[in-house]
Amino acid sequence: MSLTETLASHVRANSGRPANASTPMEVWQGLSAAVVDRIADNWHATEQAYAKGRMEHYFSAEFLMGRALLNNLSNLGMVDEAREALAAAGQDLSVVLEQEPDAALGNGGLGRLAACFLDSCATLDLPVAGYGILYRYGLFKQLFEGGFQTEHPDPWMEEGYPFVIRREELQRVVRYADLVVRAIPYDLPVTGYGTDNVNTLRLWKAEPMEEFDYDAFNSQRFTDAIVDRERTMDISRVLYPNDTTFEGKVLRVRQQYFFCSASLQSIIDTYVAEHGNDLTGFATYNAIQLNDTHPVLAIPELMRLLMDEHGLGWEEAWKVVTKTFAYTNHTVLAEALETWEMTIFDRLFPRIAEIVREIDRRFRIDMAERGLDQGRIEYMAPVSGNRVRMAWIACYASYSINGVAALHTEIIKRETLGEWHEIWPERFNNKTNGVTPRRWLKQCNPRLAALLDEVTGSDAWVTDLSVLSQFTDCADDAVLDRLSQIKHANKVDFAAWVLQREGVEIDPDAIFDVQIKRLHEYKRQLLNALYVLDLYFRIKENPALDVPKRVFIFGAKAAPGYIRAKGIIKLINTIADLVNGDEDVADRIKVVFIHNYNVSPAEHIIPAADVSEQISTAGKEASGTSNMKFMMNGALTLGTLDGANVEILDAVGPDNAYIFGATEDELPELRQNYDPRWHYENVPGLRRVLDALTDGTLDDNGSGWFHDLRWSLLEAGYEPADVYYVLGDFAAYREAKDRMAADHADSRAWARRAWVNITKSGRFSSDRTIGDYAREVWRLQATPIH
Ligand code: 26W
Repeated sequence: MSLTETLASHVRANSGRPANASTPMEVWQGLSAAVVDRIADNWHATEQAYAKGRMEHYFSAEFLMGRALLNNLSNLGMVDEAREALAAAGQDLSVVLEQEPDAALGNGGLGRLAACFLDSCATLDLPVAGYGILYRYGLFKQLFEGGFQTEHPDPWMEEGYPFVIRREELQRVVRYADLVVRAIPYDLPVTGYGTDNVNTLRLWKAEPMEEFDYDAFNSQRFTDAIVDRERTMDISRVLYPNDTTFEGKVLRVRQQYFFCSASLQSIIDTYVAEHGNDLTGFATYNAIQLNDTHPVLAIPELMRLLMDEHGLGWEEAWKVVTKTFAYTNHTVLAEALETWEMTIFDRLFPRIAEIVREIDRRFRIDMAERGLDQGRIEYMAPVSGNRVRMAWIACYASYSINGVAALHTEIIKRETLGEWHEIWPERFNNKTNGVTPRRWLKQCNPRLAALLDEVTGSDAWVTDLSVLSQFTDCADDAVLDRLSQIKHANKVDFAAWVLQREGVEIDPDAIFDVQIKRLHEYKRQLLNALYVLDLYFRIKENPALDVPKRVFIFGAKAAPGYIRAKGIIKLINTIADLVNGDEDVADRIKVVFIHNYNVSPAEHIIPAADVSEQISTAGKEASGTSNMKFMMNGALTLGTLDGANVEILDAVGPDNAYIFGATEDELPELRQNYDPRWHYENVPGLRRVLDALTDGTLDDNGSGWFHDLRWSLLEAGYEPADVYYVLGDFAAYREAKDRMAADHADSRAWARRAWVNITKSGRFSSDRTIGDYAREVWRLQATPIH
């Protein structure tokens, strides 16, 4: 059946009206249902095929999927067909696509990485499934009120979401000491580009065992019945909005156990159906990747299931477990390390607590036999000081431990997980992150995609981005001019989007300088803000100053409890008011803070960017992934030697990136004698900028937050001031950024550097990353269904 026919009937079924009389939202629902209709048979066939062989299961508390419809249409080669089918019903595809809410079931880098990985696994026909939680509320929606961030609920699927299928019949029971709940799987189809395989993302929702506790109800304990019901629904109600800071809330550990237990039960059932009741061969057919420590409870839970439900002894079970799990570390920040009070485990799941204690007991014996001294054993023990350390359990039980960029892997081997590396060096490996070129190039930047098709003579780059490197040197002036025109056209589109969304007018001829990522001190949005303020003062002081036109674009959410991060948001918004409202500078610099930054806004912003800000304190950003998306879209990196920036620099060469600042190996010594006050007093312009925070130039509406920011850089008190070396790197940053802006004037030379970035981005495709995981960690074969 043609899409025109199925579309019409799906829309009618959904709206009770013909398509031409339906709202764009109803049409989105209908078209999405038509897509599911189209893939249903292949989805089922894929599931059947994978169940027979070895599979990898990607456990993650976060999947930052963004929108699904365009992604699926594009993967299935249905975009033109859909546009025509809609046109026949008097509907516009781009309007319909904009109806879709983002599935923001993640905070930032770690969640979006999981989503890119799923796309690559499906595209490569790899038998991989994702497992997580169907949060009713995704990451909060961000608004600005008087320049302050406010948080609002994001009930993203309340109006219905055709891409998720409730599998009533596959529900499992998850038991806590004080609560027994049903886990209902909701499956999302994950299409790949140009393949019939359809993989699965399984998200679990918590529901009460009975719709209602009638005993409690009948015995007049009506409120008890309601309370238990709500406690159950709480489990999958909301995504914790913390990125990198650990929050020791009991509900969070309940969530973690919930999806780990349900997922393992489902994997075991499939194993039993195919291979029988003897679970000793489990690891031959299954590998589980732990996306950071959030799913580490799967380790003791698999022990429990193997021993208590499937009759294995401890040794047998431990053998299976240690051949099953692989662990990825995503951060070296100490505040991100998850540790739970043992008493929480005792209260929520005593059997798991018992197993964790036994892992700890055997670990201590094991280490003593290896000759480790008591101090070191205590430091590495799974349980110590009455706390369970999730990263240590992961390291002890996993056959593979990896970092997410070369530098990051070296740091975890040397420091974060150094003790583990000394004992088990062979477990450690690097898997530099990647991003999917489907969403982050083909779909979000169709103009550039068309140019790449033309220059390379095919669309092979879409599934093998490395082919682009053959074309680095063959860009003649005509191609470079086309590239400049494409960037300009993208900037015109983006300017219209910004005007409509933020009410700020920006000039597409200006340099678009972009920093988009979660707000964190280590990412140093504050350094960027200080530069803007300094530039503003420089122009005020010398109106004749010859500076290229610039737009500084920010997008960032702060964790609701992270007051200093919220102070930085308020500061940037206040600088924006000052700069944008001052006629002396308004024709040369503008500042825009895109509110509610998310996957979909990123798809508008990145293709329009000239400059990619990647300015974290060296050693702190594990990898970064927006750096890769910018590169693919022809923005040049302005960055420190941190995370994957190191490898980007290596790929493009020093002439095609702007690198500045203290390096990771220099910082320990620099910090020894670091005096931020010296920089305040001696770096020209710094005093003026920092004083502006508190002398009345900038108004924080009495919150005291700007005073706190200045204080954190200069005094800090209980800890050394300016731990992220903002003032130490300021002069080098200003020099690099000024030079970069001046270089932009030579548009041919700039376009050539952009072209080098695009064509050298192959190794940052998540297809490369996933190929490496599949070969080196998962030992998986591609399993195409046709
Ligand atoms: C317990 C709270 C919490 C929540 C999330 C702790 C830690 C996290 C994540 C590990 C934070 C995160 O998203 N890390 C980012 O992971 C990306 C994908 O590997 C990297 O590119 C980023 O550099 C890293 O910050």
